[in-house]
Amino acid sequence: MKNLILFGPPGAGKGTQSAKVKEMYNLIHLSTGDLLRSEIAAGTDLGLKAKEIMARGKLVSDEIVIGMIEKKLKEHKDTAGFIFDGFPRTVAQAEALDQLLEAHKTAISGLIALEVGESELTARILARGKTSGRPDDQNEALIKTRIREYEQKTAPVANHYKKQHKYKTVEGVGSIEDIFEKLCAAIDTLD
Ligand code: B4P
Repeated sequence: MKNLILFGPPGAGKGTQSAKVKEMYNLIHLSTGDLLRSEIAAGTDLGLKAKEIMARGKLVSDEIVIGMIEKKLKEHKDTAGFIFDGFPRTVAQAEALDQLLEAHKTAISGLIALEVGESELTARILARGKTSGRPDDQNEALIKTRIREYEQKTAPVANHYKKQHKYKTVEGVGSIEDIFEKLCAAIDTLD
C-alpha cells in the first residue's frame, strides 16, 4: 500500500494537490478539514463542538480527529492506499496513525512537506475567503493564529517522520501543475 501524508501550513496547497495525487495513484483522500466541515454541515454533536474551535483558528481535539480517521480506515480496507491531508496535525495524532496503520498491517510510506512562506499563505487564504464561505478564511488575525498553531503543534510532526527517514520536501510556490510534477517525482522515490 502507498500511504502518503501531504504536509504543510494552512494554505500550502494540501487540499489542491491531494485531489490530483489521489487520481494519479488511485488513493483514498482523507482530509480531516473536509470531514470536520461535513460534520458541521450535518449539524452533528461532533460538528457543533468542532465549529466553535475551528472558528477560533485552533486545533480540534486529537480524540475527535483520530476517531474520524479510524472509522475511515475501517471503511476502506481494500484500497491501494491513502493520502492524508491535514492529518496528522500533532505528534499524538502521528503516533495514533502509526498504530492504526500497524493494526492494518501497513505503514506510512512518506510525508511530503509543501514549503510556502507566510505572506503567500495569508494572501492565498484571504483570496479563498472571498468565495469559500469559510469563517476561518476571512480574517487576517485568525489566519495568523492558524499559522502559529501550525508552528507550535504541527511542525514537530515533521521530526517524527524524519526520525523514520520518511520525510521529503517540495517547493510549494509556482503553478499548480509544476508543483504536482515535483510532488509526483518525490512520491515515485518512495517504497
Ligand atoms: P484544513 O481544512 O486542513 O485547512 P487548510 O489548512 O486551510 O487547508 P489547505 O492547506 O489544504 O488549503 P489549500 O492549500 O488547499 O483545516 C481547517 C481547520 O480544521 C483547522 O484550522 C483546524 O481547526 C481543523 N482541523 C483540520 N484537521 C485537523 C486535525 N487533524 N487536528 C485538529 N484540527 C484539525 O488551499 C489554499 C488556497 O490556496 C486555495 O484557495 C487554493 O486554490 C490556493 N492554492 C493552492 N495551490 C496554489 C498555488 N500553487 N498557487 C496559488 N494558489 C494556490
